[in-house]
Amino acid sequence: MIPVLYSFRRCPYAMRARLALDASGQRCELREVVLKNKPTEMLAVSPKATVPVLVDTDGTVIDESLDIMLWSLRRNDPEGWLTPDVESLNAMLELIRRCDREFKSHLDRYKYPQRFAGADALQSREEGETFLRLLDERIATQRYLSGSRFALTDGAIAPFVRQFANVDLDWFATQPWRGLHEWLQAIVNSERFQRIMRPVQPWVVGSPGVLYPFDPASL
Ligand SMILES: N[C@@H](CCC(=O)N[C@@H](CS)C(=O)NCC(=O)O)C(=O)O
Repeated sequence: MIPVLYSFRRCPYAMRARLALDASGQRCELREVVLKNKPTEMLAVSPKATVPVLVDTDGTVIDESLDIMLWSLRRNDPEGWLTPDVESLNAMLELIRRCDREFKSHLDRYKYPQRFAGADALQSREEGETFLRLLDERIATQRYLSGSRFALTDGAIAPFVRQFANVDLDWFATQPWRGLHEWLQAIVNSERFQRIMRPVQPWVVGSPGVLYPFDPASL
């Protein structure tokens, strides 16, 4: 038996979990979820009904994306995502918290202003820029967010920066964040990112999911 991962390809939280699982080589059965029709199996173990959800072989349920990253990397971390050369784990978690709390809220209001009463897309974009400038300043003096190597922060934050950039790519390209542009391009164009974004058919109850991480040769 292997752990089960309920995932949704385009969800940035699920992307960060898939990135960490790919880096750790932790095998699981991926079940692609349709958000409008979530499987009852998933809702039974995680009533809060968000993806990603990982169900370990002993039945332990991990339904926060960052916890899935930590779980897989604590089992196997061949690239040292948890031990970057500059930053401590606690400092990395603090930056990720800023992403998940402030930046994500600005991103949602920028991307979907109609979903939030009184939201102003351009004001939210401006508010989101504060976090992006902070990231750009970090990358100006080192290649990745927490040092010279790709680390937990890069995997956890890049899917959200990508989403922010994709709202208006032309505008994003004209912003003076050279380091950030290069960082994002390198990650999005990487073989690993291409691999974790491989399309998967929605899971059908009773059938086996897809073996994950995907085989690099199958791309
Ligand atoms: N804090 C959660 C948030 C996960 C989350 O909000 N995922 C979204 C998709 S990107 C979701 O499942 N939303 C429920 C829905 O759309 O029905 C985590 O880090 O895993």
